[in-house]
Amino acid sequence: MLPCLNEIDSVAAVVREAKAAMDEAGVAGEVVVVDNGSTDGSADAAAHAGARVVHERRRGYGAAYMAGFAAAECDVIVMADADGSYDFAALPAFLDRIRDGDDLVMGSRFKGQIEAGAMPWTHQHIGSPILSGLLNMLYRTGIEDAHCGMRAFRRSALSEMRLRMPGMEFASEMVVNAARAGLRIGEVPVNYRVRGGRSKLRTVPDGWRHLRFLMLYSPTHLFLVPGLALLLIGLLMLVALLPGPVIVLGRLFDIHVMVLGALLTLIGFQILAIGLYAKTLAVTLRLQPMDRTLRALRRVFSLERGLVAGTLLFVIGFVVDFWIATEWASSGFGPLNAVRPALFALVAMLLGLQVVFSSLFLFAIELQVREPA
Ligand SMILES: Nc1nc2c(ncn2[C@@H]2O[C@H](COP(=O)(O)OP(=O)(O)OP(=O)(O)O)[C@@H](O)[C@H]2O)c(=O)[nH]1
Ligand SMILES: [Mg+2]
Repeated sequence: MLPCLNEIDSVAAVVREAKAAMDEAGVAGEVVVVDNGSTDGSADAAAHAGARVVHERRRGYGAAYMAGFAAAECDVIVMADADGSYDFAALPAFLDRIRDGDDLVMGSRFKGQIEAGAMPWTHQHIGSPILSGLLNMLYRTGIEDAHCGMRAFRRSALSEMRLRMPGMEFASEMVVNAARAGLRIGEVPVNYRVRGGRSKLRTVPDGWRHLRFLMLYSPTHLFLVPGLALLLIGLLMLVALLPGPVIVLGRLFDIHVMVLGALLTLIGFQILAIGLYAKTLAVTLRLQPMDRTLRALRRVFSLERGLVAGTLLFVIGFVVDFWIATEWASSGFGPLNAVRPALFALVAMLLGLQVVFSSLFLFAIELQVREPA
């Protein structure tokens, strides 16, 4: 299957190359070209060369493929660009891995040969390694070339991959979702050649779309980890400085550091809470499988416990403030020096309210969004 946006210089030749490769491999099938509103006659050229042409008006690499997948009829789908950059000599290797039981087989241009000039230096040595590295750090797929456009998969794996991204980030989504669904993923070398025609890849916007996708798709790394870290550091500063100044390594830490601690505590909790909302929503909508973090949390956390804990925190802060006020009154409203406990009380009350309302919101998400059994 070949997505195509204005590839008149190459599309017909690619269709013929794909057909020849299928004949040589002894497999029956068809070449499908998904035309994305080309204005250069690509669709006609593809049809003339023997392809079935599917039309998709919504622009984008992902949108094109999703339309093509919906129209596909074969059990195995092989993906490649319509620009002539992928060498179909790799086709038998893809099919072998599928026959061996892989659900998704990724091409790896780094394991194959990259023709001089086929990949801009910045993509090959900066963009691609950074994005693939991040993808593997966050989602542990073990795939070397996560943006390779030549891939093969079983059509039966489509429902598990739950693909929905319209742009170039579709390439990342497919790998991440396949890994999340526990599909068997293989990798084979593929040679990468200089493309015909003009590139449709826009380095910065498309690189950003991948990056954005990778970050937004993992609330754990985007919110939970940094939120929890800030919260713990803030709490440590706040509690350590409550009794009075502290000297660490010869430096005096005092009230200003405590203010910073209060700030970090509140910011940390906010970020943590947003992460929990995002994760709960994703799991409740079954966009993400239930993971260890959430399962452990559910064991210790319930709406009632959240309400009780939050109220308790609020009351503690309130009592401290009340105590400060009575001390002040009993001194005849004289000079007051209670900044430390006042700061502590402020954070306790704010946190308490946040815990109460976050708990309510979390359970409201679950209640209102849950799909009927
Ligand atoms: N970017 C983009 N590509 C599309 C679209 N619709 C179809 N395509 C096709 O998707 C394939 C991938 O785009 P390319 O421009 O080859 O991107 P790339 O392979 O990452 O980069 P180069 O081959 O180096 O240009 C090509 O066959 C395009 O013709 C679209 O709306 N946007
Ligand atoms: Mg290409």
